Amino acid sequence: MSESEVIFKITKEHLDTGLRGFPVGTCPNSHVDPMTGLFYGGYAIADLAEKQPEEVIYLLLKRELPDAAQLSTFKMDIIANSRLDKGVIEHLRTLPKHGHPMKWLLAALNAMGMYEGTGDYYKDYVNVVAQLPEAVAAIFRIRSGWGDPIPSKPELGWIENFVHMLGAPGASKDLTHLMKVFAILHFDHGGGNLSTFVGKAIASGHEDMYGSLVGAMAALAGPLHGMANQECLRFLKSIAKDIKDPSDEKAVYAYVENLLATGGVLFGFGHAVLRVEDPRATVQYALGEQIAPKDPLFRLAVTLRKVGSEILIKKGKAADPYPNVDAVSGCLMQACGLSDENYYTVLFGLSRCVGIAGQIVYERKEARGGKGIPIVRPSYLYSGPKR
Ligand code: AMX
Repeated sequence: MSESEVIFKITKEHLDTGLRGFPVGTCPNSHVDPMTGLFYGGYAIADLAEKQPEEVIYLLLKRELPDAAQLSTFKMDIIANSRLDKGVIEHLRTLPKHGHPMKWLLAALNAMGMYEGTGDYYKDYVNVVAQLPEAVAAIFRIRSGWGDPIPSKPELGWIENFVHMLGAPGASKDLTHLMKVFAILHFDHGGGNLSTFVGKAIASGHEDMYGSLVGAMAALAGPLHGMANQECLRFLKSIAKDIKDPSDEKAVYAYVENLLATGGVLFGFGHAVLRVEDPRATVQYALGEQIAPKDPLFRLAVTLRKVGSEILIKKGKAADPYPNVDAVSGCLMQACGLSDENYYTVLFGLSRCVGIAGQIVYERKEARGGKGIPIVRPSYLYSGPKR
C-alpha cells in the first residue's frame, strides 16, 4: 500500500457512528478478522488457548513466541517484580463493599500507580502484569468477605498463583485450567475495541501506564462492552428457571422466539466485527465438554448454540447470528466454583490489562521509529446554531 493510497473514504453517513470501523492506526499485537476471528501476533487464538499464559503474554509484547530460554527469563522477570505494595491492600480495605468489583479494580490500579509507578511505560508494564493477579485476588477476598489476602507464591506461575491467592471457597480442581484458557482468550482484541482505544488515547497525552489503564478499565466496565459477560450468565439462569430439561430444543426454541418477538435480546450472540461463531466461544464449548459436561447451565448453553443461531438466522436482522465469547464463559466459571457473576468483568479486566498495556508499550516506545503516536485528537464538525 502506498502512503497516499485511500483506504477509507469518510462520508457524512459515517459521522456520529462511534468511529465504527474507521481505520485510525496500525496494531502489530493482535487483530480480528470477520471470518477467521482473533489472532495474536499472527497466530489464531484457537492454536494458543492451551499454551502457558506467560508464553502468550510474551507473544503479545514481542510478536514472537518465546523459546525455552526466553520464556524462563520472562517468567523470572515477572516473579522478581510481583510484590504488590501493602498500601494497595490497605486502600482496598477502605472501599465500600456495595461498590461494583470493577470500581474496586479502578481503585486498585489507581493506588498501584501511586505506590508503584515509575513513569517508564515498559517498567510499569512488567509491574502491572506481575502484580495485578495479587490485586484482583485481594479484591475478591476482601470484598466478598472470604478473609485476609493469601500471600503470593509467584513461582507457581501467573494463573496458578492467582488461583492460589483467590482461595475461592468451593473451587473445583478445574478452576486453574479454566482460568488459564479464559485469560488467554481475553488478553487482547485488536487495536480498536473501546477499552484498548481509550487506554491508548489517554497514554497518547503521556499519562502514565496506570492512569491509562484506569481509563481503559472504566471503558471495559460498560454493559455494552466487558460487563456483557455477567449479563450472559444472568440470562442463562433466567431461562433455566422456566425450562426443566436444558437439552429440550423445542422448549428452548419457543422461549427464544417469544423473547425476540417481545423485543428481547439473545445475550451471548452477535458481534460488531465477527460474522462467524467467535472462535473463543468454540474453544470454550470444547473445554466445557471436558470440565463441565453434565452441568445443566452448560447443557443449556449448548442447546442455545444451535437453537439461538437458527432463530437469529431466520429473523435475518443480526449481522452475526452466532455465539460470541460471552455465551459460555459464565456457566463454566460457575461450574468451577466462581458463582458470583459480578466479578466476571474483573477477571476479564485482569486479562485485558495485559493486552492493553502491551499495546501502550508499542504505541509509546516503538511506533513511528520509537517517536510514539502523537496525542489523539480527532475532529468533530460543528452542528450547533449559526450566528
Ligand atoms: N439478539 C437480538 N437482536 C440482535 C442480537 C441479539 N443477540 N444481535 C443483533 N441484534 C439486532 C440488533 O439489535 C439490531 O437491531 P435493530 O436494527 O433493530 O437496531 C440488528 O440486529 C443489527 O445489529 P448488528 O449490527 O448485528 O449488531 P451490532 O454490531 O449493532 O451489536 C452486539 C453487536 C454484540 C452489541 C449485539 O449483537 C448484541 O446486543 N448482542 C447481545 C449482547 C451480547 O451478547 N453482548 C456481548 C458482546 C460480546 C462482546 O463484545 N463482549
